[in-house]
Amino acid sequence: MATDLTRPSHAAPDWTVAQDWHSYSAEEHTVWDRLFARQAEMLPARVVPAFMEGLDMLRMTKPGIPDFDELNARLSDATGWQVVAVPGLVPDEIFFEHLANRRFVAGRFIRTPEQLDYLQEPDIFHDVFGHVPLLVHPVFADYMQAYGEGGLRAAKLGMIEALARLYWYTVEFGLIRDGSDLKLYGAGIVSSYGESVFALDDPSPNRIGFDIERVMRTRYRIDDYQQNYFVIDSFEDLLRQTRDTDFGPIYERLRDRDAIDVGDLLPSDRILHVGTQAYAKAGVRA
Ligand code: HBI
Ligand code: FE
Repeated sequence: MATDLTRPSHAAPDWTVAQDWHSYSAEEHTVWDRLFARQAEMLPARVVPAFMEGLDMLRMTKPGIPDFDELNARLSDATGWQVVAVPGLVPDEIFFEHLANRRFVAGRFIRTPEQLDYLQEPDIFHDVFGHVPLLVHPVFADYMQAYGEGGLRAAKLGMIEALARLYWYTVEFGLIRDGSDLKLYGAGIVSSYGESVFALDDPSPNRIGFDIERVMRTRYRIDDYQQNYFVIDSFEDLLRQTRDTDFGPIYERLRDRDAIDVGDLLPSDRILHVGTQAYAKAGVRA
């Protein structure tokens, strides 16, 4: 969660800044093109089809860092969403307020060539390539707004950590069924070459059917590939489990129950794949 942050003087009260697209250097555009080419080559067989449709619809195949004005002309026509530039991580309530108003906040900076494979804070490639294409999908667009509204309510109830976990295991690192296959949709995965392979192919992580209460109890790690991936049946089902749910009783139960450690499995889990590291943890040979 993002809490103790200081608003930079050049940012507006809602933490937005100008993207100032003309100030990007040729080197910065080249970093975007290298990251884009690597993902565009390997994702079509792995990512939910709606993601590729969004990339295409937003003309993101155009070389260079996208200009938010051009992006927003198409995005707002599609689902009323727009991308706004921010300096980097913003406080939780600012984040939720933007999402609740169909504004996706994107860091305007891009990683350096040395950081190609990993950086701690979301940059414009993570935010725009990872998160924005699915905002073209009407149901996912509704989910993201419902998430923002839920976050504002949760903030008043001291339940931001539960919402952060829901965001982490869906919007950032979610998997989705596509017929008998599993496909990627989480932005943290699709913007990472290594994790786009790991999340589907590697035997070590658990892959568990999505259950909102289980997810809200589950800890996550921010510094490595995930040890748990949660699988939704569809964006419609994800929206139904969030927008149409009274969270009061869930929050009451969450207050009384311990968090679930990363990598732990529960007897109640709908298990699609038991990760090899789970065996190691339970002392059972794979
Ligand atoms: N700020 N720019 C930005 N991007 C995020 O993804 C983000 C954030 N602030 C808070 C946050 N995510 C998470 O703590 C949410 O779960 C609240
Ligand atoms: Fe993100």
